[in-house]
Amino acid sequence: MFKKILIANRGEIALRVIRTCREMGIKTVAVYSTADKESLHVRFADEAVCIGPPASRDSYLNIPNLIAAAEITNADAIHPGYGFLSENADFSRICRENGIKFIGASPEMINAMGDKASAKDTMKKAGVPTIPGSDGLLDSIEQGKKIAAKIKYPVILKATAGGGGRGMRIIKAEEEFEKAWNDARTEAKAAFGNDGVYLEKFVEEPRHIEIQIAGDQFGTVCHLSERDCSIQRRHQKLVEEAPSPFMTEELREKMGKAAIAGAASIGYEGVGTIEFLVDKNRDFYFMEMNTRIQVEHPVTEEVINFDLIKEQIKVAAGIAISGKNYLPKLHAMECRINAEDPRKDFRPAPGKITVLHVPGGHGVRVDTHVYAGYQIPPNYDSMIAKLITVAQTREECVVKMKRALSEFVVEGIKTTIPFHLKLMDNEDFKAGNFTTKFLESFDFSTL
Ligand code: MV4
Repeated sequence: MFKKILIANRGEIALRVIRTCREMGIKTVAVYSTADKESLHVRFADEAVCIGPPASRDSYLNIPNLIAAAEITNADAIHPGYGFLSENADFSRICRENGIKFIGASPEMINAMGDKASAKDTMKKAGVPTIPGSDGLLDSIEQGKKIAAKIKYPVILKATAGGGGRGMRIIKAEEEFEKAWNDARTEAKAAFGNDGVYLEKFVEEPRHIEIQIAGDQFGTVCHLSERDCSIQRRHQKLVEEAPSPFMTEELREKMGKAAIAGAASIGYEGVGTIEFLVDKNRDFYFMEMNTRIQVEHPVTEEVINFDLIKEQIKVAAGIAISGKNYLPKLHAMECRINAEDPRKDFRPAPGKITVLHVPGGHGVRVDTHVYAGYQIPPNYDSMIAKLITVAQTREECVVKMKRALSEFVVEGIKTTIPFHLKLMDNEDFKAGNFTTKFLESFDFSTL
C-alpha cells in the first residue's frame, strides 16, 4: 500500500481524499495556491506545499510544480480528484515517468476516452448500444447531409474533443445544416483546438443515467449501480440521485452488463463512469466515459455502503476487486450548494461566509471545505458544499432533503439553497417525472 499520497486538488474533494487516507493509515500531502492558504485541506493534511499563485493554470494545473511537490515530500502516489488534471493524459504519463503512481486512468485510457468519436467506436465494437449516426468523424457537409437524410432529422453535431455541451449543434432540417456545421466547428476549434465533428440522431427528452464501474489489473470489472443526473442547467449538474427513479431491475441489469462489457473491452483499471442517454422507451445509448472519480460519487457510496475513494486507492495499489456487482439498498440524493445567485442566472457569487450552520441528523451527509469566516476565492469552481441525504425510499429522501436544506444557514453570500428548496416541492420532481429538459421550463423568478 502507498505510504504517502499527494492530493493535486482543493476544496471538498481534497478533504474527502484526506479522510479516506487517514482511515487507511496513509500519510497525506496537500498542495495549495496562495489563494487557498487558509483552506481546510491545508490544515487536515499531514503536510502542505504551496504550488503557486491563485490562477489555476499557475497552481493546480502546474504539472512541474506538482511533480516537484511530490518529490520533495516523498509522496509515492498522486490523487487528482475531479476537474483540474484528473483526465489529463500528459499528467498521468509524467507521473508514470517520475515513478509516482497516478490514482486515475493511464494516459492511453484517457486518450482513448477523451476523443468522443473514437470512444463511441470502441464502445460500439464492444457491443455497447450507441446512437445511430456517422461512422466516426464527418469529412464534408455533403456526407453529413447524406447521413442525416438517412437517419432523419433532428440530428446533432458533436465535437469529438467536446464536453460540457461545447461544439454541439442540434439540426432540425437540412437547410440549417451548413450554418450548424460552421458554428460547431468554429466553436470546437476555439475551445479545444480540434474541429473534428461527428453526427448522431438527436434523442428527444432523454434522461442522463450513468453507471459507476470499477476494474482491476487482473481484468475483473464490476458495476456499482447507477446515478440519475438529469437535473442539469446548461450542462451543470445540480441534483444527482441513486437509484434512478426511471430505473427497473431489468434495465439496470442490461445497462450494468453493457457498462462492464465496455470497460472490460479496454482493460479499464480504476473507478470510472459510463454515461448513457436513456429515451422514453428505456432504450439506452453510450454517451461518454469519465475516467475519474466524479462530484456525485457520494450518492452511490450511500446506497451501497461503500467507500469509492478507498476502492480507487486499493485498485491503484494493485489489489484485486471482489468482482461482484452492487445493487442499491437505499435511496440517496445530492444537492450541489454553489456560491451562485439562482435568481440572477446562477451568476457566481464569491465573498465571505459570515454565518454558517451545517445540517445534520439521521441520514444527512455534508461534504464541504467551508467554515464561518471563510472567504470564497473567485478563481475556482463555485461549489461550496454537497448536501447528501439517504433514506429507505425516494419519498423519505426528498422529505429529509427539504428538512436539511431548511436547516442550512449560509450568510454573507448567495447560494443555490433557495432553488433546491423550491425543487423539492415540485410535483413532477417529487414524482420522479423529469428529463434533461426539466430545468428549461423551471421558474427561477419566484425563489
Ligand atoms: C445528445 C442529446 C440528444 N441526442 N446526443 C449533452 C452534453 C454531451 N455530453 C451530450 N449531450 C447530449 N447529447 C444525442 N444524440 C442530448 C444531450 C444533452 C444532454 C445530455 C445529458 C444531460 C443534459 C443534456 C442537456 C442537453 C443536451
